[in-house]
Amino acid sequence: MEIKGKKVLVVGLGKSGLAAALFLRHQGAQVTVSDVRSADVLAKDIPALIDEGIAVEAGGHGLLTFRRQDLIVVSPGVPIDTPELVQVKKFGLPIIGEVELAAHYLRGHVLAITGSNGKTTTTSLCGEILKAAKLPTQVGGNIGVPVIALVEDSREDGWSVLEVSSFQLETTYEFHPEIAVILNITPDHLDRHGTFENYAAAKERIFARQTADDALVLNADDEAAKSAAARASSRIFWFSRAKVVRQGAFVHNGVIAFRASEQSAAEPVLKVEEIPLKGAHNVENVLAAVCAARLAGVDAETIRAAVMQFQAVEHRLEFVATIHGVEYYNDSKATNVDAAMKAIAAFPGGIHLILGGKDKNPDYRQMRALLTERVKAVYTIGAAADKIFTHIDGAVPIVTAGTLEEAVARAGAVAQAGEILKAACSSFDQFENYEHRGRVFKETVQARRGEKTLA
Ligand code: UMA
Repeated sequence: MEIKGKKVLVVGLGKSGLAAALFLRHQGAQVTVSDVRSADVLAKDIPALIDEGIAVEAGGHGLLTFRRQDLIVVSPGVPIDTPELVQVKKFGLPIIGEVELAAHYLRGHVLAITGSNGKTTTTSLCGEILKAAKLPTQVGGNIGVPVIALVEDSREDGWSVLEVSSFQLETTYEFHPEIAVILNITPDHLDRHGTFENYAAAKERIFARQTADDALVLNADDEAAKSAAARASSRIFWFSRAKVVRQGAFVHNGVIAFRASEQSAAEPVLKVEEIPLKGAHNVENVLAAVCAARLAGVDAETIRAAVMQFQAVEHRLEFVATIHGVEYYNDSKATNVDAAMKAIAAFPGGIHLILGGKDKNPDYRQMRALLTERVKAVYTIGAAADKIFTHIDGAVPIVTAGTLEEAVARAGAVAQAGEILKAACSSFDQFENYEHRGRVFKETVQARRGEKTLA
């Protein structure tokens, strides 16, 4: 991709936009950044950009700014139906995402992982396994490090292990991982993608450029992920908790095994009971990682040792503390209904559940049976509280808590021996992001140490 001397606009000045703008500038492009946030809010980043010779448009997107470019690079959080983008697209201006930009420059092998849930855990785990095998490995993408920031240190004999979201995949064209994984596809981000079909189609772009030389790892137990096989040109490998698969990873007699092809014998990798993570969903994540790592050439014993040492990623069913016999778990990364249900199902019962945040238009009614079965009370917070109440009323006692701190106080005061989980929504209404919400939760919990319970 020839960038030198080209006029390039980067839309959005978050982590991705900042990294993309600096990269483009260093490639010799004339770079402008446009962001809806005001110059005051962006104050910490603007001076460094100006120093680099990058122009900044703050406080809104100007159509003229967009029209003057040769190329537009969008941040993942910028919807492609943003009016200015729709307008310039009509004039044939190329619009790509930050991941697509990186794909043109990244050296070496790419293992990319998408899915509605489990992406971060599986990506981290794959990264740890490849590092344990002494392969030069970088981990990035939706996990928090923009892919463009990995370009500089990437090497021909190394691996980039990438978590990729539907937001990022929507604007990829040449992105071509040699191993792609789709963990599951369940409704999420419907406020952005409009329909489940659009959302699934964005996820399927992960294998759009793959050929028969590449591998696609799919969940045989997930209908939407399974159906993707029909549209792929890649070699398909399956993973399943429920059945033995022709080629891929599966559970048999409590042991995770891998079969390289229909003709090969299955090789045992590790026992399910050796997985140090809670919940059936984490068995699926491990199966996917085992399959991807074997395809990357890592031997079974190295995989087993790396899985056994793996710690839960922060904010994913992360154990926080036991206070007065009550166990507190931070699951702030459960930002959709499916993730929240998997987290609830990881515990036998006695759960006090904090639920709420920004409403991404999900159907909370699907939680009713599970709530009745395992949850003692739900404490609602944030903008989605009223809708959650309407959808789950009658299934479980509901306490309208309003804020996270109030929810922790109310739940902590009555909980006896159970767990507290939280979140089935996006966190952007009361917090900067899920990490911020998770940290506030943990601090609030730690502050309860030493307090007497009211019960
Ligand atoms: N902005 C505009 N115009 C718009 C919309 C946004 O100017 O129309 C601006 C905002 O004012 C802000 C900037 O864009 O200044 C934010 O850009 P961004 O939302 O793309 O955020 P980044 O900091 O670049 O983070 C992104 C991912 N964020 C999103 O997809 C929303 C991060 O994933 C990712 O870790 C990071 O790139 C590095 O790759 C976060 C996420 O929430 C964790 N992902 C979603 C999820 O996991 O559910 C998909």
